[in-house]
Amino acid sequence: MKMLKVRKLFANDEGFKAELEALLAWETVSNDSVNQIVKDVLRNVREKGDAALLEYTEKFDRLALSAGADLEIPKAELKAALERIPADQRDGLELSAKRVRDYHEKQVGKSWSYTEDDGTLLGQQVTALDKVGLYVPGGKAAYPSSVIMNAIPAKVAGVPELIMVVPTPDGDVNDMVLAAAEICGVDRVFKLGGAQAVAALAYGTETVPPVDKIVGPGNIFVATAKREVFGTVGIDMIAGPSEILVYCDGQTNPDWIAMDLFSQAEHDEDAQSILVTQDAEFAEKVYESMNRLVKTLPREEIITKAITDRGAIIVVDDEDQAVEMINYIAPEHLELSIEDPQALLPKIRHAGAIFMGRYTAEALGDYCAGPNHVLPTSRTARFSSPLGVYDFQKRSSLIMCSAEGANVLGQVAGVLADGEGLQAHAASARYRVKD
Ligand code: HSO
Ligand code: ZN
Repeated sequence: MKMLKVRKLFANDEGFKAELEALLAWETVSNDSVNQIVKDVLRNVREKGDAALLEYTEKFDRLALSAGADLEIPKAELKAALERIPADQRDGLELSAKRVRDYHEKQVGKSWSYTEDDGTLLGQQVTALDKVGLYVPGGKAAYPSSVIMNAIPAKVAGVPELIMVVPTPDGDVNDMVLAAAEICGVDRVFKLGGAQAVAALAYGTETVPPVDKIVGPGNIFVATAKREVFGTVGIDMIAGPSEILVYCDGQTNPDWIAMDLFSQAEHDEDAQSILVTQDAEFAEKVYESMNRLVKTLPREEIITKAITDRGAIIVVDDEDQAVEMINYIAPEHLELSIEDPQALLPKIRHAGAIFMGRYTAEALGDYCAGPNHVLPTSRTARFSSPLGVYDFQKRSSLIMCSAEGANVLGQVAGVLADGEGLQAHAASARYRVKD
């Protein structure tokens, strides 16, 4: 019988560090020919607007449209899609949207200010972005759940105009994606994909309005285009393949753990699934479960490749060593499948999302628990956070000096400006100083 290949590592082995580095190594692909194609697409859309969009949509999506206006999917079609999908799907999307909305409402940043004794007011005003573009992949990777996870925080932040682009190869539109857009209050949807969609959102065309920030996942062309237009517009992040690290004390059903590892492996051949445990016998049981269960899954091939190339079972001595491993790997998703996860929580410093206890399958977070499923990957959880309302808000500083305040601050600013040799600064500040 053919067995699934999984790296088994022992944290105390000599050479473990090097093996761990090799396991985590991930090159963000930067490909010269892709860069060139994307640059051409961006330039063409910038120069020719809708005409370029129609040309690319015909070429890449085999969809011939006669005018820019045909790129837009009318609002009525979103509503129709919502009415057409099976009731359980509609209920699922609606419940997910509600829970994600409730959770994200807690993140809304509020303006604040305070007044000093001399009457000077200082503060911060929080405002939403005006227009946001949401890229939604088409075909196999069309995830309605990602529409919810990107659109809801933007709407909760108060973004007045949310514009979605989605490729429709051969004219095929995914009903669940359109239904999710309707539920989330997406304002306009265009049948556009690839670098040309990113270009349209960044620069605007006769039909597509230019936005201030582009969010959402995409293939290498989309990621490269997002990187290229950054600066003209904001972008969310360039996400790497999905990852999960399950830490288990050996007391959870091994089938559950095996399937949790597979749930991320099935996303992508480059996905990474790691089990950390101090129980070597349990590690063997999970391995047995993996071998049995992989055959039952339609995505067996993708899972097998991901597990073989980038998966691992790491046996540690104790909980402290497990924690060290977790914080070093800084996984996108961390499952703490142990008796008392809350006791361990203060020691966990780097992870995109932390799923606590034996009942919290990571998949629940992907769809409907409430927190966002757009998370930092490839160890970036060391310095970044899940997508949230704060990504769709910005802050302006507020300063309002009283005459008395200007008197004091004018003198200080004058001295510092002299020190920097900036005489207009010094004079401007000192005009407000009382003689
Ligand atoms: N786990 C993925 C999100 C997703 N899962 C969408 C299912 N659908 C990235 O965190
Ligand atoms: Zn997932």
